[in-house]
Amino acid sequence: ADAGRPASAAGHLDDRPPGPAGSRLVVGGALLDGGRLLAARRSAPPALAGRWEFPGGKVEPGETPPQALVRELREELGVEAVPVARIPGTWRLSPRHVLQVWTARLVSGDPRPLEDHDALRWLTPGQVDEVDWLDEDRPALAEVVRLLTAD
Ligand code: 9L3
Ligand code: MG
Repeated sequence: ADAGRPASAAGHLDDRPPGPAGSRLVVGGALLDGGRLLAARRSAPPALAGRWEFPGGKVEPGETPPQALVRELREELGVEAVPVARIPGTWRLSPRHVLQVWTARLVSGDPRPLEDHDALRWLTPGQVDEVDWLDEDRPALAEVVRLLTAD
């Protein structure tokens, strides 16, 4: 029913639970530490390899989005992180998937590209345009930069 409608238009997907009735939810983490943001370069699939993103992945049944984010950051980066706040908005990734983004604070560990990434960079707000972000991550990125700059 949502095909063709931009998910970001009015946040109309925000109140719909993920699952068969809606779209599978993917959570991305804007991992922050010391005023910098972590960017992760995808190694797969081929169409996305080399593009940079907020690390994360699909919310599994029974998980809340923040729980999924903690799990994904642990699996992909080997770090412990605490979700802080959701960036308003929902962005369509594919006919079956939508993206939501949360800021998260690094609690412990030094991020390593353990799974699905082949490079990581800590970026200051002034450096975020040095990497080629996935198109779908860019609107949330703009808001994250605004938050970092406002601090
Ligand atoms: N995706 C886009 N931006 C992101 C993330 C974490 C994911 N920040 C897209 C890429 C994949 C799909 O969502 O097509 C599922 O992500 P993953 O489980 O492969 O990380
Ligand atoms: Mg992932």
